[in-house]
Amino acid sequence: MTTATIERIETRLVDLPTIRPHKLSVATMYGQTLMLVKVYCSDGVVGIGEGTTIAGMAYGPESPESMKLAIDLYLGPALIGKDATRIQLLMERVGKLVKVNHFSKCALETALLDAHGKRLGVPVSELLGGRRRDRLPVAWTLASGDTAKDIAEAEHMLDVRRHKIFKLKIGAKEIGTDIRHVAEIKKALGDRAAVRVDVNMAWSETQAASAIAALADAGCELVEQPVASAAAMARLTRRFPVALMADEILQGPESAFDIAKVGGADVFAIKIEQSGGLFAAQRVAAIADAAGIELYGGTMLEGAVSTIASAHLFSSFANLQWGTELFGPLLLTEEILTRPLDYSDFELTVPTGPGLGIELDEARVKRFTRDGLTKVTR
Ligand code: MUC
Ligand code: MG
Repeated sequence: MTTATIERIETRLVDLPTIRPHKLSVATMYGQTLMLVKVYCSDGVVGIGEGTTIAGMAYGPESPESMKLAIDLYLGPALIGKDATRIQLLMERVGKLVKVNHFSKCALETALLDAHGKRLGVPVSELLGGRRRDRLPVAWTLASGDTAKDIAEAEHMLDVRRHKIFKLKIGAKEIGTDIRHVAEIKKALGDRAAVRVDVNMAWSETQAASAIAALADAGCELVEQPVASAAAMARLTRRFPVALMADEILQGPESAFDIAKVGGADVFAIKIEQSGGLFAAQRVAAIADAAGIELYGGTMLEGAVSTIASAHLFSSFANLQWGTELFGPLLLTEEILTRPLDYSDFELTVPTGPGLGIELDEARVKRFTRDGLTKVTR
């Protein structure tokens, strides 16, 4: 067995603009911050990982800045000098030293998997049990805040054969306005595209009950996280034929088990960061499969590194009934890889090279790297 120890861990914050404002019920994003981590090993191999969240701390308990600090001060030092090839043991070790911090742990685990894949000459998907598919369907989120602009954006995506599944961000406006927005978009696109919505927990149960019925009438096929409570999700799931998907309430294997027990969702949006890493996300998928819950490959609007880490994992899932939304890099104005990812014919190609199978364009990354912790406005 190859041996290598962890010599150095480096983190940085990379601020990248988005191609347009991205409006969610919790915040409007004008840019995305990637927390990139590099793990340097004694055999000369360097692994890369990424931690990304949405709108600072508006979406979840971690921010890019908190991830950097957690790795610099706690998770990283605990790994120095340790055997880099024992990834599950390393993650167990940091799990005992640091509570929760799922996103930070996922970034580190990604870097360790990338390094080990490079070391062994195999893609990360093979370290996760082996891929079942080389291409993944990718949905696009329409979230400009304007119905006509969203329709034009969707038409463009159909024309260039990039996306034919659209997720609409709703919940910030009055319910009637949101329903009209969804109905107009579905009417314009017809059978050429699937329309889904993500409410990001904005509704109460009674609001959700009337809205979901209207959304189903408008031709919406899936409603993501309409309310915050798993119990309310369970009651709503039984009332409507339209599929309900859990996102924010899914915070790793324990929560997956709790939601499955109460029948709190038809579909799980699995996210590697929210789950606490790729191995934890694998356990979430196993719970879903055992409970008859369908799967969707979710995103935290991640950059290329975490998007491809997710792609390797999702490519290995036995079931992926609802496809993925791994479009994060396409929402950013800047390319940070030496070779851009292949999005074509409505799908993303999972790279076949060793590790994650991608390479950072170091000059581009450096150009957008933040100096210290405080964000600078360009
Ligand atoms: C979420 O809530 O699912 C995923 C796509 C998108 O536009 O926002 C994210 C987060
Ligand atoms: Mg969501």
